[in-house]
Amino acid sequence: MATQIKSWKLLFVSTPVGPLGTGLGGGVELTLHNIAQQMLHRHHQLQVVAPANSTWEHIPIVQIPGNLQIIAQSQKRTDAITMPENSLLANMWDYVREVESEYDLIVNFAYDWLPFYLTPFYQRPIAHLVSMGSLSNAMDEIIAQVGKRFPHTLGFHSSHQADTFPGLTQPLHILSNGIDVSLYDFCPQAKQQLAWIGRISPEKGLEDAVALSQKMNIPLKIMGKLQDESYWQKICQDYPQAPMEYLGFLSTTQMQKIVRECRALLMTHRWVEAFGNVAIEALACGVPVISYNRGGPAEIVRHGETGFLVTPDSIPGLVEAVSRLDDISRHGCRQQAETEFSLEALGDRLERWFGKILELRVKS
Ligand code: HBI
Repeated sequence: MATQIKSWKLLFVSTPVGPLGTGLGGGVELTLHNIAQQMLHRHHQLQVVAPANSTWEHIPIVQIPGNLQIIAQSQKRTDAITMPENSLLANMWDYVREVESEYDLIVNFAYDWLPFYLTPFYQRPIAHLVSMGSLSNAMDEIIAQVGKRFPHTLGFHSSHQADTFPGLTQPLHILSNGIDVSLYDFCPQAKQQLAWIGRISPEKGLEDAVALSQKMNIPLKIMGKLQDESYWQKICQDYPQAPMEYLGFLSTTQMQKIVRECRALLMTHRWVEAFGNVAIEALACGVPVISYNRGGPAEIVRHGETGFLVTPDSIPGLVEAVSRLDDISRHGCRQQAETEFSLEALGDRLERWFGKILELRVKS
């Protein structure tokens, strides 16, 4: 008989790179929101420690002032850890120290050195949701230390992401991710067009999708934040004949209206995506995913069933996959999103992870 899960008192601590509701927090903001919603739905008590000027409704937030942390992707691998004066990150964890005795479990969503370093100084257990792959030596070191000293407290989105960190020891918790599938409308019949969604930045490899679009003369709908202007300009110069259209950074509702009518979503990333939320968003619309066999998407796409996994950086591989799209069932894509990537499925995975940490803590 499964142990009856009592109502836990949970304290979630946000990423310090931007107020919640501004989109600055990127993928982890959506993840935090979905997990918070699920835990409340399951009658746990919850408080989110967030940067001042966060604008979430329905979820209880404590707003903490201070200067934002700079984003880890902008740092070099050997860079030292930096902290601004009046650090929002330090202020958030100072607040946690004051209130921790009122909670059963603390959950850290920041990809930053401080919360990992501070873990042994707190009385309550801390679960760390690691939101990106390995980016710096200092983070690799502190994450491995916490994993060794506090088994079961590290959570990742995919095994490919976890594998980028040296020195990690089992047990690791692979959480995958989840979306509110009801926000995406299934579309059985596609137009003759493809989709590409993501930050327009070199690590996302947009140029390969554009090269395919020009080679096969198939329209490409591009959506996402234009992060690197010179990179985008170079793509436009290199592929003047490509039938591509840049639609900007769209809301979920607007984005899914475009994606659902596409024959497939292309994922041409150069780096190890931790997960690839856009892949499950496409599947929820019934849209097959053609992705380089690299990072999180390699654990999402069922090759030949809900899309194709292609030799990384191979444009001929992309062409071959597009020519086989009629083998894929669009209903099968929607089905996978509903069973594997629903908020319910995510909530189950998170409850199992939290329960394991709390069970151990009670024992020790
Ligand atoms: N950088 N320093 C730092 N801390 C974070 O929590 C962080 C980040 N960069 C990006 C990020 N979080 C989120 O966008 C993740 O979803 C990737």
